Amino acid sequence: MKIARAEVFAYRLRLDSPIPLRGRDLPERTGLLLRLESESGRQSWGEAAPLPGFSRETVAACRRKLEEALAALRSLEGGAERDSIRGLRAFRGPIAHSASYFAVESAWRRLQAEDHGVSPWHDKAPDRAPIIQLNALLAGTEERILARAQEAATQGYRAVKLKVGRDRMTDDIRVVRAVREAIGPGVALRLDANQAWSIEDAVLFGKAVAASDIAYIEEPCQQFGDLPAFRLRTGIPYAIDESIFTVHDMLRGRGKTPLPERALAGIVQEAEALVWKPTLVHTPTLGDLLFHDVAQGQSSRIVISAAFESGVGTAALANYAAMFASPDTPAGLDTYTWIAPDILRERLPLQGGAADLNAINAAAETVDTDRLTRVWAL
Ligand code: OSB
Ligand code: MG
Repeated sequence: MKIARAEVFAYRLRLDSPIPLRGRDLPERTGLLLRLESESGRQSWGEAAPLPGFSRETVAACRRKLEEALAALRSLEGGAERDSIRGLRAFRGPIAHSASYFAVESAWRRLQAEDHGVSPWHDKAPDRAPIIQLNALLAGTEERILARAQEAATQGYRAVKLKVGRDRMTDDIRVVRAVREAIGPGVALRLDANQAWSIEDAVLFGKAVAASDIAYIEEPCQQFGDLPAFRLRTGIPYAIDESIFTVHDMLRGRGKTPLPERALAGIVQEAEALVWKPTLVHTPTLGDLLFHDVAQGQSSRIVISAAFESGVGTAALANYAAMFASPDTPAGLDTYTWIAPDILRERLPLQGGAADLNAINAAAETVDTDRLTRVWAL
């Protein structure tokens, strides 16, 4: 497929309510959008929005990477195919260009699918129904958390997620128990400690909430190597999120890893879930490495999750969920709730426990270029 035109836009959204992040809140969200146009006149969008405090790259670095990659893509004689995307020199090497790689890959996938008249997830999951399950992210005051938990259960969400490890542990324990009360027994309860605890504190917490039927807790321990002990001592399954950087280095056989490779592999094997945020961690080979899991019949372990992208990036992630995750595994796309106003004229339909991918993709095309600043074109 020949790329006829490529453009990069910047956005800056002043949010109605600030994004709740570790320690400090983000009152605005900035990022880049790219637009590709094929020779047949079809167009598609992608998003590169590194998240401050989580990403290993800046918006300025993303912009340089996008320009380099798009110039290379446009000049490809035979057109841009899957292998040429993956082989782009701009994305060789470190994991630090994840946001821009995600932008290029998702926009290219979308354009390719349009050109072939198939769904963007067609090559990975051709028979999949165009529906994804959603997770509800609980945040704010205790009162707000409990009200939202109850509402989510009523709306049919099959999973909710609560951040822990920020305040006093006794408060965390009380809120976890109250959330389980509020949602009843039928809804999965996910927790996320963002590596807050020593193994001893993690075990203390885990034992206190073990009766609340925790689906999994993301990153309970400061030390990656402590995860199996946590599971053993509390009976609570763990999920890998931040440590996916370590896992990536291990799978690529690169970089310094804190443990022998066999120990690392065992910890990954024992994880209940792999939380994958392509905006934060993505490389030309990571999708395949994770997809290997799918091929092994373990796709239920992959949880696609968002990092407060605009409607363009969030919609792309919904398609990644269709490609890489099991239809029964709720995707973590609720960060979109905080992206208001958005750069779309029609908000993505992500309310309720499940969403229609075709409706999401239709809304994602309503980009309002008046809300963007064009910074580059070729
Ligand atoms: O730690 O999971 C995290 C968003 C941005 C940065 C880090 C995280 C998150 C989320 C995404 O919690 C929402 C989700 O996973 O449901
Ligand atoms: Mg997490």
